[in-house]
Amino acid sequence: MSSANRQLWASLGLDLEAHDQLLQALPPTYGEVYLSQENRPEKMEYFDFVVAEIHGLRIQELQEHKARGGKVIGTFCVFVPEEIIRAAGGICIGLCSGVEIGAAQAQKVLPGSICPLIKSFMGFKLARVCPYFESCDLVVGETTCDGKKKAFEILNDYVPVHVMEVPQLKRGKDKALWSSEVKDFLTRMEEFTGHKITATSLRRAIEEVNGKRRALWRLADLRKHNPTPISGKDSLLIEQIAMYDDVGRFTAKVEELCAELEARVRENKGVKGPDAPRIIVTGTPMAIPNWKVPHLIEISGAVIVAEELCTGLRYFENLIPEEGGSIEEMAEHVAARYLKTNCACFTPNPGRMDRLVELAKEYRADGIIHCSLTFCDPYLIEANRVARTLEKHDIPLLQIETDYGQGDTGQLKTRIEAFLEMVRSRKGRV
Ligand code: BJ8
Repeated sequence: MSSANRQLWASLGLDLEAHDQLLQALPPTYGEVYLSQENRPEKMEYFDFVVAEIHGLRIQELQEHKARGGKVIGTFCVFVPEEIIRAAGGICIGLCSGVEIGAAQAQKVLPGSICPLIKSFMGFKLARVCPYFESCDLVVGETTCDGKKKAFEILNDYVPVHVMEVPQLKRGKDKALWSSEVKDFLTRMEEFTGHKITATSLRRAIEEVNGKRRALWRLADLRKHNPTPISGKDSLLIEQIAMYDDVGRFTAKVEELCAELEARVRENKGVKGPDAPRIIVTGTPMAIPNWKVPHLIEISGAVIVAEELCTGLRYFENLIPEEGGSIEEMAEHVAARYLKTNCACFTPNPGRMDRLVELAKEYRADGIIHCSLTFCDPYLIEANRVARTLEKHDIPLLQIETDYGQGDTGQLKTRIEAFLEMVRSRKGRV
């Protein structure tokens, strides 16, 4: 990394020594997991570049935005409406929390038995190793799960936090509560950024973010082909980068990649052969650089064709109508779109069950792997409903519970291989 970058990080108050250790931990993982893949689309080059520059170029862009008086808003959940942040002239950054960093510091303020994602974001903040976190003027939290909702109280000691109340059911009164939360958030963003949101700025933001979601959808659609033209790991990486890259540039790069993938589909060129088991992954989000389970699945000979995850389909599958007239009307559309998200924090959560069955058909999946982080009650418990639904539809399921450590890699690989063996023999029977 250049000395200009080191100056940049120092100016953000990063602990440079701890940050060096973090960067040293990343590149070999990326090389091993990503760059060693065969048959990658050429247009993945841009996304490799983004990872290589993960704490460089984009951070520089954020600082330039701040120097012009703009605000950077951090989020941890796909419930936080990016459109409203953009309409107020802000930049929305999905903070990653996909690696165990600063665990010792995090454990000074949190119990040890807590979800690794929560421990990770607290560790990142307390250890001062994430230039994205240190660039944030405000973090937006939500009341999705108990762990996050209580951790945000503590995080507020270190960075200003605005919490949105996400309901736990989807009845009429819950929808009304969520709409009012979205409208309050709009007002808070106007106050915080000093920018009045207008019907024009909100409509433009809706169009831009819809554009990003459409591009991701085009990519997802291409993966329905057999052989599928891109690996699940590459697709996941793109879905992770979607959370923090510049919206216009990212959208254009995904569209370029899709054009290449369409040519591959015409030539029947796949990333794996047509007999590779087709797997859907579902469960808790997989934030950068958490690629452990997808890597194990794909080095075991399968190909992941879809992610029913918040770093996946849940992030981009619903659009917001672009023809809303007043701010009030558009805010209602924004609220309605976000409330369609099938997070396990809802009880019951039938939308997720229905979607999994539909996805298995649409993507001609041979099996589903449910992957949950340890101590994540909503997903670990909801795995029971998923298992019941998939059994009814005769869709093979493997359930995994894991964290960000590498200690269980061997055991997970054995279980995944056994599952894929079973799936292959079923394929042979059909
Ligand atoms: S909409 S999935 S991004 S809340 S893994 S912190 S649930 S204990 S991340 Fe999520 Fe929004 Fe839902 Fe999606 Fe809690 Fe579970 Fe940890 Fe989690």
